Amino acid sequence: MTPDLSTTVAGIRLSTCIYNASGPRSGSAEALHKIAQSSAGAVLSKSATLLAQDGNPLPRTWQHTEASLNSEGLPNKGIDYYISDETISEILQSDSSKPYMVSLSGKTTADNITMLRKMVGNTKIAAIELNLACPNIIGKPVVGYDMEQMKDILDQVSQIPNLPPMGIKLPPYLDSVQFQQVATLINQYEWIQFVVSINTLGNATAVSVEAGMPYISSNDGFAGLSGPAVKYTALANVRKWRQMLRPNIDVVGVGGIVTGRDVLEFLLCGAAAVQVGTQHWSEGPKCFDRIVQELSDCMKELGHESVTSLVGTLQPWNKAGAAKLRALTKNLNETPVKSSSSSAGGKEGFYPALSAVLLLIVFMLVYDKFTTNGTVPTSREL
Ligand code: RRO
Repeated sequence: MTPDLSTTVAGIRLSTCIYNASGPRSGSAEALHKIAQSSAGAVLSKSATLLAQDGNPLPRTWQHTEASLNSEGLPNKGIDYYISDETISEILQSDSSKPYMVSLSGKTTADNITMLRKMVGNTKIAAIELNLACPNIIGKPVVGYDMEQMKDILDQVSQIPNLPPMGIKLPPYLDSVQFQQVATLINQYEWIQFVVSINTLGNATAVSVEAGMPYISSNDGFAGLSGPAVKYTALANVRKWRQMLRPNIDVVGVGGIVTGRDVLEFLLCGAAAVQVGTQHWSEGPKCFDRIVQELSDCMKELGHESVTSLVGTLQPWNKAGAAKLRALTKNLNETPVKSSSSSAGGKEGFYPALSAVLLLIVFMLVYDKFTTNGTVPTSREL
């Protein structure tokens, strides 16, 4: 049976539990339309500011196999663009059933409130993701690390009625005191229906030894870290939020997802859905089709019927699980012998080739002996 990959976030149905993270390839209707056409379960815009802006100077991104850095500085077309009927029709075209979500990252709390007021009663916007975690605004702290500023904005949002379903995007946290403070705060606000965790890990840098400088020019080379390097931090944050937040707050996991198997890890830790950012950036929107297929295959192989039945089912470490792991490791250790002998052109192909070479050598030796001592006379004999 084909596993059911659908889920809900804030009561909104997503046909698959995988969609794009705000940021990469999400700044224009054209790019967002490509996501809408893929197997992604929803479409999420680039974080918008009140007015359009170009972002930080180039080069502002750097990519490696295991990690990526960005110091984009919120390049975007401004809130009016992302919420206009024209843009939304261009994004969704004939498939208006796919949820379209808008991300906001105002430069000030007042800007965020102004942007939110523009969306009151807008039924074409399935949900709003309020980004409290952009690490790249030069001279500004990450809101999610400043409890007073965070409380202030959450209080002010509470005053706005009739908003589409709302969630907040959080930075990565590393310490249990921080988790406790943030969970206590978030749990007080009824309007928070989901949290998205994690944004990039701020103030990372990558340097070139040849050039003796950082790869990124803006913000003195300091930038947000993403990609596989942050996956384990993201998994832990998702797991903590699932343990600490009200059960009716959905957790959306993001950070380092490359494969369907990665998605499964996030589901087990408590994510109701996941977003893909860095991989979408490097692979393009076809990554959603691939990851959806891989998730389906992996679930089938493990006998899981639906995404919703998997969410948060990670078990504490136990002896039965450890025995299963030992058996798997044993099988894996035995597999290379099997797989190398069965792999195409492996030992099976090697032995006939060796025999042929040996035969050729024997033939040449015999031929040589035959021609020098046999029918062909040597000069000495003549
Ligand atoms: O645009 C950015 O520099 C940016 C944003 Br808004 C964000 O939330 N996270 C990030 O890594 N980069």
